[in-house]
Amino acid sequence: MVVTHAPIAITIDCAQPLLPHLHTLVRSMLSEADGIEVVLRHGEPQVRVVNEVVQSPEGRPDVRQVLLNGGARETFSLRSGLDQTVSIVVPALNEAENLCHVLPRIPTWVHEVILIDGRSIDHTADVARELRPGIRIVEQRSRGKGGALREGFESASGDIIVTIDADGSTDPGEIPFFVGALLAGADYAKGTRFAQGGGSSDISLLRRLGNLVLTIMFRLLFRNRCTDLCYGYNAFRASALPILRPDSDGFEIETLMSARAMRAGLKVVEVPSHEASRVHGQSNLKAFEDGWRILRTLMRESFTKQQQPAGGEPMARPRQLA
Ligand SMILES: Nc1nc2c(ncn2[C@@H]2O[C@H](COP(=O)(O)OP(=O)(O)O)[C@@H](O)[C@H]2O)c(=O)[nH]1
Ligand SMILES: [Mg+2]
Repeated sequence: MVVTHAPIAITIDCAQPLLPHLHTLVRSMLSEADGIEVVLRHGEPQVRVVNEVVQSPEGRPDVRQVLLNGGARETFSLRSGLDQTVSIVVPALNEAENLCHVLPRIPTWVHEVILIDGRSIDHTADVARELRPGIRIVEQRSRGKGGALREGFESASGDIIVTIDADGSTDPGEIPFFVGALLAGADYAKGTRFAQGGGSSDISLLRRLGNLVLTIMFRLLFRNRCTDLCYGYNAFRASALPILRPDSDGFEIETLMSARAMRAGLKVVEVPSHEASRVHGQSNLKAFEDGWRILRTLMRESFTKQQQPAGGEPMARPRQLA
C-alpha cells in the first residue's frame, strides 16, 4: 500500500446523524481486530475525523482514520481494497486558459474525470484532452451549469461523484476531504467557505450577502445548520441521485440538490473548503437573476411534498467500510 498524500483532516459536525454511524463503524472495525491500533486520549473538545488517504493495490482510494470523539481518541485502519470508485464532474464553459490549474491537480487515483463542455468557443475540449489524456468529454446538449452537471452525472459510473469547477477556484487537492467524508459514512458532503478551515478570495460582497440571506432561509426552511448554500464544490454517493433528482438548468442546481438531500434525511456533512479567485475570465453567474432562481427553488422545494425516487426504490444504503 502506497501513501499518496500527507495526512489530512476534516471536521464533521458532531450534531449530525453521522455520529451513530461512526460509532457503529468503529465498533465493527474493532471487532474484526485486523491491524487495529487503539489510542485513548482525553480532552478533545469535539468530534473530528482525521483521514489519511492511501492507494490500495488496485489503485483505488482507501482511508485510515482517527476518530476524536467525546474526549476519546481512537485510531484505526480501514482494510485496503475499498471498492468505491470516484468520478469527478467538471462543468466548463470557455475555460481553456484555466484548465491547466485544475486537471493536472486531480489525484491520479480517481476512477474517471468527466468534463461537460458547454459548447465553448475557445478549444476547452482540446486543451482538456491534452492536459488529461483519458478524460471523458461530454458535449453539452442542455443549457446552463445545472444542465451540464446533470449530463455529467448521467455519464458518471463511479460510486462517489465529486463536482469541481474548471476556472481554478476549487482546489482539486481538497478532493480527498470530500471523498473521506463519504467513506466515513456521509451521503452528501457539502463544501463550505464559511466554516472554520474554509474561505474565499473569489466571492464579491454582494454575492456574500445574498448567499448569507439564502443560507439562513435554507436553514430555517429545511431545519439544518449549514453555513454555505451556494457553493459548487460538493460530493455525494451516486446511489443518492434518485433522491437528489438534479433537474434544473442554472446555478440553482446545488440548492435544489441540498434541499432534496435535507428533506430526504440524507446524512449531510460540511467540508471546509477554500475558494480561490477565478484565474482568467469572468463569472457566468448573474447575481440578481440567479439569486432569484435560487430563492424560487428554495420556496418551491419547501412547499413540495417529497417525491419517491424514480421506480419507488429506496436509496441503496452506503456499503459498509470493511
Ligand atoms: N458546461 C457548462 N459549464 C458552465 C456553464 N456555466 C458555468 N459553467 C461552469 O461552471 C463553473 C462555475 O461557473 P462560474 O462562471 O465560475 O460561476 P461562479 O463560480 O459561481 O462565479 C465553471 O467551471 C464554469 O465554466 C454552462 O452553461 N455550461
Ligand atoms: Mg467560478
